[in-house]
Amino acid sequence: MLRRLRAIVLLAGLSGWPAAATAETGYDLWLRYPAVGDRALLASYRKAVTAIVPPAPSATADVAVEELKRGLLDLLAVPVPVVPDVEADGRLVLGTPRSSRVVAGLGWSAELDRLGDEGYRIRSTRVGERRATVIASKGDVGVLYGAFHLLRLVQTGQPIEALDVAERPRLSLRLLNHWDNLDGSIERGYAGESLWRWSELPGRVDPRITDYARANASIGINGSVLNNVNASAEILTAPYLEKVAAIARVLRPYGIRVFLSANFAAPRIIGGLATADPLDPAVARWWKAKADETYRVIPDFGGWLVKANSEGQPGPQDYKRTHADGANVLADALAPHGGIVMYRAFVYDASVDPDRVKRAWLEFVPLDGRFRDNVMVQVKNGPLDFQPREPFHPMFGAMPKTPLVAELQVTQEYLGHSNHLVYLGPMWKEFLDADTFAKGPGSTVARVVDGTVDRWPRTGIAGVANTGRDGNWCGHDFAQANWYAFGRLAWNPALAAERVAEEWIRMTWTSAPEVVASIRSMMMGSRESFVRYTMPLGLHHLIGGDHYAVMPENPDPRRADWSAIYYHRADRSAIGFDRTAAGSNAVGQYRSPLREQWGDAKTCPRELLLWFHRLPWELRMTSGRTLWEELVGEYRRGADEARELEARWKTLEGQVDQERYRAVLAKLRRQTEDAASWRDKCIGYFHGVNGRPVPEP
Ligand code: BDP
Repeated sequence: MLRRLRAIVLLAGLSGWPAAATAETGYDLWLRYPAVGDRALLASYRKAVTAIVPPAPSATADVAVEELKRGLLDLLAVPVPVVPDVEADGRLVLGTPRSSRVVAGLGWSAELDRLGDEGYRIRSTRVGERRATVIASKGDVGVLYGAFHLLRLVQTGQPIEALDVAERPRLSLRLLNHWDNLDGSIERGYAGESLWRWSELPGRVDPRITDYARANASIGINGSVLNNVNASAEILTAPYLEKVAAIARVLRPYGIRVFLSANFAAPRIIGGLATADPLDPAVARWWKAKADETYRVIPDFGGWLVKANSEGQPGPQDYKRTHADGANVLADALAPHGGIVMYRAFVYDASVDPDRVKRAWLEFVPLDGRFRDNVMVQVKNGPLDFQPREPFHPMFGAMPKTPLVAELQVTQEYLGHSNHLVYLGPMWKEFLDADTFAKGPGSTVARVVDGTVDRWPRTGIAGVANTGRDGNWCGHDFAQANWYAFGRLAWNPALAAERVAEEWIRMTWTSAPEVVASIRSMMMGSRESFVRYTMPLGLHHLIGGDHYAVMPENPDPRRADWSAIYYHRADRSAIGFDRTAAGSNAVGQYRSPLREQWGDAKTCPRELLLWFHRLPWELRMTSGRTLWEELVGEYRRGADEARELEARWKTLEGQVDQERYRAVLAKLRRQTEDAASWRDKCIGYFHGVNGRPVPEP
């Protein structure tokens, strides 16, 4: 419907309307498939691909063929028919050695085996006398991923006549975690209600879920945890499992398996047992029966994600058992079916250590080696909680016997919700490229997570989703880039954030080189700007209850570690959290040489200074300015940069469609204002605390 509207307006464009009148809602994400504008490229594409030779039908093969037909029709502005055989030049052959006679005849099986079911090869080759492009994989899903790869090449204006591509995902589980509640609300969701529409399921499945699946498959996401980690036990009841099964049926052809968050007390809450003690045989039997029931309705069910003994959620410690006991009882239930438990390490029991950021390491590292084979421990990128900047979580590289799933947050809980343009690619790269030194230099987080450092049977990464029922899915048109970048980096953590941004811009906005360059530079600097105007120099958690509002004075009476003052510790003489050996020694959870480097204010990177150190306001920085002057300078610069983002966007008017241009402009206006209030509030507050004159701008 939306697509048709666009086609009509496009026609109107031909009859004299300006091109910018094209009605864009953002719904099509990076799968807009606008007609290729460059004539020479268009001619080369039309020559390279004249028709599709499909594989034997299967649900996944069919969606691959459909996507190519649809995408190529729009991109090449000619229908690309489906034909049975390579009887002329320019055929696009798809399939596996089992589903395609042509692929079977190429002798690629060994290579395809090496690339696995999700990997693929795309090659310009000859089939008999004819020129052909072949997308081949060992598995149907790999063929689908290859189809999206080819479309991406065309969408981003790459040549396709001499292709030799071999791709394989670096991580086996690439998951979105939806924090969706059963009442339709989304915890930390800023883009409307839940996509799942639980009350309509299983009778009606919103067709939008198919588009959700397409978007995910296009970036290689292969699993979705459908419900909030603060889980209602009800999701595990029979009626809900039927609803989940209905969603699973839609996602399955796209290579996406469903997972559920399980409430640890479910045996009690919905099972009628007196206890949820993981060592109680009746509890173990209950989980087994629940797993059996789940697999009866969802045969390819992925497994359970568990938040236990965290922020009031029930867990094994309620019965004086360990996290390993808790994870293992669930793992034993899932094991016969091939399911896994992702057990979250986001725990911060105040009795464990006075410094919140140390607690997860203290609870989990001693349990290394005590989890079943099908347990993965899911760890947030940083040790606190998705702050604009944190050092990597010290558990990465510290649990050689336990596969860890890295958890990133795509939804911008602490990064401006869906109001601020903040491209998270550079932040995730900073995390993935960080060296843990677990097995000497070069043991980056990416190499820990992908199982290179410690040979793990399975690997994974999860992103807390930013999707909702808003027309453009993510609330902010630029927040789509974070969904996109998460998928691309999950597929290959070695990709550069800049390259991912560029792909996304070309697919989502335009291919005009100057516009691409402008938008790219806006995106690339946006995260650092956000850090500057909110929490520079390693400050963190200067927020109020909704995690949006600036609130450095926040004294949260409920818990000290939910306040802001617990973290910045500013007084008349100094600011920052002493996490050196003289303080909480959180730095001691990192390996050498990090603990020495970060533990010394002289060698600690400026970006993490106040994370690890408590320092006098008058400290001389390398810039020659005092710490106080430096801090004020950061806030001012950040706010200026936010204003510049708005100004730069204004130069693009008329070069992108008017609807999205205006929508983004309105958001950028707000960002400018918010950044100015962050600056004013923080400078004013710290000035009030330290009593020092505010330096002249
Ligand atoms: C925090 C969120 C909270 C989540 C929690 C978690 O504020 O809503 O439930 O993380 O990850 O960031 O469990």
